[in-house]
Amino acid sequence: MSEYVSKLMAEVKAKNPCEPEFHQAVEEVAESLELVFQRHPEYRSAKILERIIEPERVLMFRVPWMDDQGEIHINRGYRIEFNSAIGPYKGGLRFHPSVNLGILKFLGFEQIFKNSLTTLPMGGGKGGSDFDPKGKSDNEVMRFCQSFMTELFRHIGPNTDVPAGDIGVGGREIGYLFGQYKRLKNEFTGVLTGKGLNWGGSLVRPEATGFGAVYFAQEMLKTKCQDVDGKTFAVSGFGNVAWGAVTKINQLGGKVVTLSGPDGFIYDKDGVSGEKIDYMLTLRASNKDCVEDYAKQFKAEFFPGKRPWGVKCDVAMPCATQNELNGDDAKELVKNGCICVCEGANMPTTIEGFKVFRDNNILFSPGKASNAGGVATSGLEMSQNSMRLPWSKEEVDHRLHEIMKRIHQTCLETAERFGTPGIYVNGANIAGFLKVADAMLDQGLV
Ligand code: NDP
Ligand code: 2IT
Repeated sequence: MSEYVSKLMAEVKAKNPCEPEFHQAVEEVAESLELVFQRHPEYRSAKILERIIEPERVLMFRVPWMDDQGEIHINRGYRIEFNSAIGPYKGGLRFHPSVNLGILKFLGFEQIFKNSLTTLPMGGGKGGSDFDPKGKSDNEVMRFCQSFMTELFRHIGPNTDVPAGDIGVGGREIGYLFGQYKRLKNEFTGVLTGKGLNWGGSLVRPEATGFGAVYFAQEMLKTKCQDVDGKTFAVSGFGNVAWGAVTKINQLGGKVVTLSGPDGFIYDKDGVSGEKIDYMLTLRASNKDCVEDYAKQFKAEFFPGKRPWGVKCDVAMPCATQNELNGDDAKELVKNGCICVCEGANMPTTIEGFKVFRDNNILFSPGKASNAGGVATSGLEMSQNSMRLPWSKEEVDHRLHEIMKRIHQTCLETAERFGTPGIYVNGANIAGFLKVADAMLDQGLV
């Protein structure tokens, strides 16, 4: 680590204690940006990175709600309005018991660079709550969402901050949140994305993150004259992103042999295809948070408490959560002949894991590039809302595909331009940064 990065990290850790995921995300970006600062000291002297690290605004609020038995619960709600240099704050809401300020700051920080890469005018934000949807009834989820929005509504708006889904927040939750926003504001606007198709949503948004990640993997494979067709994929997670990825891999002729949940992973030697893909939606909707039921339903093998990275595969797609693939997992994948790792989740690979892939010349894409299709399609939903005109499935999917190809090309070219050919992490961090940095310079001391 250079003197500049270690000094910066010491300051970040002192100022933001007990936020290890945020420190990790900042360190990865700072390491890449060294390459920029050597050539362009003006960014360093203007302290652009130091400014980006400090969120423009952090909201933290009480969310009281009542369960079906009449008992009162108090959760904590958050929205981090991180950076608005290139557009309104944009990013998902996560409902999971592990949510805290540090996790949402890491996600919001990543979102700034991701949104910049999409080519669309969106700033970075993230929010959520430590609410645990597991085992809750629809009515309990609705009451929670209504209470959450009763505070959040005053801080967001279609030109200010546009939240969407993330872990634990899908179409159902967006519906309840949107309904409450509309009651409070008496306005029908595109204030949230991931809406239902009958009330302002976009076709392909549910599939977009997974589809986009597979389009990105396809572009990476092309650089080695390879294709998705005929390849074996290890996928983790079983939620929205994993479902979209598995669907597209099947469409392109690949075979998915694993899925995972907090309870372990399943190995399906015949491949997750056809009705088994639909079953993933049942699992997600069951609020049980486990994949073992898949193994029982389709006679697949179940490995309790284990992650899927010891399985033989050509391509690995971590699609569950942060830090689910460490240095040892990475070595295991390399040993078993994996040639490409495409992140569907946000920061699923640890810094050690990334270094193993880099040192073994494995194609490796960071989530902020390869999972950007979700937020990019949210951007397309915003465009349709502004025009008050819906696009066809083909139109949205075509735009998504073109955006993913462009992000891939930008990462590749930028990595090359800054002297590290093939290192997508550097390409994504640098290209994402430059657009935001230049906008901040143009806008004065902001
Ligand atoms: P879902 O809630 O649909 O699914 C999340 C998946 O991750 C589930 O399989 C979930 O299992 C698992 N999971 C969550 N937390 C943990 C944990 N602590 N340990 C093990 N497994 C866990 O979320 P998404 O599919 O939307 O999100 C998955 C990832 O993709 C996240 O990193 C998210 O930030 C990222 N992402 C999502 C986008 C979107 O548009 N939805 C866009 C870009 C990135 P369980 O529910 O049982 O915990
Ligand atoms: O991490 C992400 O990019 C998301 N959860 C999607 C955000 C969005 O605004 O669609």
